[in-house]
Amino acid sequence: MKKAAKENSMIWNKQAECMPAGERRSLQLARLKAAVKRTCDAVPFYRKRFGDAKIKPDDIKTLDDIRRIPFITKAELREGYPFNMFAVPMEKIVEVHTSSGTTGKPVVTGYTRNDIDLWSEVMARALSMAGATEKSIIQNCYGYGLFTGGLGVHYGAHRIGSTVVPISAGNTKRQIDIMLDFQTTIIACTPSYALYLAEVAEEQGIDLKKLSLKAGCFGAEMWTEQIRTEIEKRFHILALNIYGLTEIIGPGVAHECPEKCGLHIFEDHFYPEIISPETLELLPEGEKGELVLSTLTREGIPMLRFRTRDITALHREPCACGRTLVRMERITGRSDDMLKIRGVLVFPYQIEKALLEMKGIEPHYQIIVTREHHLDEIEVQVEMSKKLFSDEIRKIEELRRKIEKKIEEAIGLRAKVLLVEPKSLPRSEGKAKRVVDKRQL
Ligand code: DLL
Repeated sequence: MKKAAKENSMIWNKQAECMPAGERRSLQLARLKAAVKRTCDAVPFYRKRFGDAKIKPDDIKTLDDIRRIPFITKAELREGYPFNMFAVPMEKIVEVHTSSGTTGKPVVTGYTRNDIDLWSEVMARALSMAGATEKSIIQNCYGYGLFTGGLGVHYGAHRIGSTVVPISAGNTKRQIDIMLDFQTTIIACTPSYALYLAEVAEEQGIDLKKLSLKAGCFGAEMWTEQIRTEIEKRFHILALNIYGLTEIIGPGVAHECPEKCGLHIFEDHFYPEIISPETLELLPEGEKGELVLSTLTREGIPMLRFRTRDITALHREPCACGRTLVRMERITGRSDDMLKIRGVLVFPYQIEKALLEMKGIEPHYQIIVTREHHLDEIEVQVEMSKKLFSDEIRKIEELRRKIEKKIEEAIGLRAKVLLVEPKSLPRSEGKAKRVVDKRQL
């Protein structure tokens, strides 16, 4: 890995990111009180919510009092489609985006000028962690449009003064040409697309070591340490994790610093809690559960206790980078994406982790769940490496059985493993579709 990426990494806003914890809590409380008041005054939904829960904005006297506020879910936000959850008149909204990949109406998020300013700030902090400076050339392969990925990275790059290449998603061959010709130093895309890019570049005979790439900000979907190692090895870069969601702001809620020990949440703007998805009780630091986020400064569509459904844990010990911002573990599942197979809860993440510990296969797989004669079946299709594909059938069969065993150890259920030809599974330019659930539940 090129050392420069880590060395370049600087703290964009030292005052905010390295603030003593106590001072930050005072800031959060002042901002929370103002946010609650503003939101209840402006949004009938919240006013009614507070009324039903028999609380008033003035009852929020400490940060712990946030627990008295009822949660809000994506389904409830959808009911407000398109603009009912906005807290300012439309003439103050300068941009809208929508959530991706769901059936039914999407969630619409609206930004005031100050919200765009906030988004630029948190994204500048994020990109700086990956070493972005005025000198960087950032190839932004996240989709531009209603998806927040493209414009989020764009605004952050502008704030820093880097050169942004707004290439958006798709046209993989051109992405590689541009990367070579423009001497791109930072790439931003989903981790699955990064692997696909590497594959196409290798096919074209391009030596990835010759690229000027130093780092990448990968997110918008779940990925594992093994995928990180794979991306870092193929591109010879520092691969960092970026997290965010439309309902809160888009990308820029949290980002990893080069220490790679969790994603720093920009908690002076986004207040995190971890709850048990079953009991909805707050969980202690370090315990895994569902992330709940509240916006402290957003104007267009403030969010109080939004249930993200993302599973993670928070850690507060100091980070070697000097930031005092809380760190969240990489997301390892979603409380609504958990597959219940023959009564057993399975996270796709567990299967990915088991798979990628094996040699002879590529990091491209799909999990297919079916129900035949009232019995759930899991089939995991995994691509073989080119080398294995040309091997004897006996060797292939041996590996197939090994993988089945490994998955069984990981999830406690038998899954059928099918080793498929290299490059035969669908590739994605955005979020990869890893699970196909064919059961009609
Ligand atoms: O995916 C925003 C984004 C764009 C994040 C670009 C990072 C980079 P949505 O389309 O609303 O927004 O999807 C949000 O994606 O609740 C998570 O389930 C998942 N997700 C986002 N980042 C990560 C990540 C954008 N780093 C949903 N790891 C979230 C795992 C992620 N899952």
